[in-house]
Amino acid sequence: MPENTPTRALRLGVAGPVGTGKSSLIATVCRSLADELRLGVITNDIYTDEDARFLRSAGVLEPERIRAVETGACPHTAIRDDITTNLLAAEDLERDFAPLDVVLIESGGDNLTATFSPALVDAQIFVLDVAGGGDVARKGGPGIGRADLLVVNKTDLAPYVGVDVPQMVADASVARQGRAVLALSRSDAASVAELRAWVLSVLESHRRGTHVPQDPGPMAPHFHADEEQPEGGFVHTHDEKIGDEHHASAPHHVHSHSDSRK
Ligand SMILES: Nc1nc2c(ncn2[C@@H]2O[C@H](COP(=O)(O)OP(=O)(O)OP(=O)(O)O)[C@@H](O)[C@H]2O)c(=O)[nH]1
Ligand SMILES: [Mg+2]
Repeated sequence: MPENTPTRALRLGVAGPVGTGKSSLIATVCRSLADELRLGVITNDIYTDEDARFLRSAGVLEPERIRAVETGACPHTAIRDDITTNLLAAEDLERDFAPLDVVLIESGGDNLTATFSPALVDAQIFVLDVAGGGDVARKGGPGIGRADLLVVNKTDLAPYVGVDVPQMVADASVARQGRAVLALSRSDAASVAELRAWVLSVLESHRRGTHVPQDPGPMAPHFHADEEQPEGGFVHTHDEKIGDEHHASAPHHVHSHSDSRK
């Protein structure tokens, strides 16, 4: 199947901070759509295939349809700058199970900065959860501001963490200038139905050839803890221009992905 035709699978990225529920959201999407769509999943983890194993054990798809990419030190690189491993994994899945309708790609959980390259995914979901605090949606960043869908997850926990979900959704909608925001809990069937409908509507525009992949923009400079480094970690950027500025002020080693540390 040639690339870039509307007939290849829709590639849907799922990014967001550690533990906000990315794997669970993918499991929920699979559970609600596996009967009518042909699905595949790719997970990105720094050193393990834990997310893939979690999803296989959830029993929502045949285990062979769930593949893990181990990203090494910077999970962002594999979804943003050097996407080759993920692209190959997506193409392998699409070939092995042709035809597939949707390939879901989970980013490694990190902080608020990770975004997918539009060369890897056609659309992306950014996942926050209420446990991260009601303020986080206002903090912005490329994923919160410009992902195709922002999910405010685990709304069932809101009473326990003192978060006002409608307010958090309203704040997010302002930060996103009206782009889609969904309050989700895997235990709230109505919200799961909305997520399912969103995926189906993106798939429909993808098939019609009217869906245009958006780039939320590069991630901000960010810090990686790294016990093997004498400084204990390094700040880096995925944008050369920001990187140059950052060299002057960063307290830790700054590198770009073209330097010798890679
Ligand atoms: N209460 C509640 N818990 C949830 C929900 N969705 C996920 N969780 C829990 O949140 C925790 C993290 O979920 P994961 O799906 O592993 O999160 P993740 O973003 O994939 O995590 P990493 O891949 O490690 O970054 C798990 O204990 C889930 O059971 C939800 O809707 N409600
Ligand atoms: Mg996960």
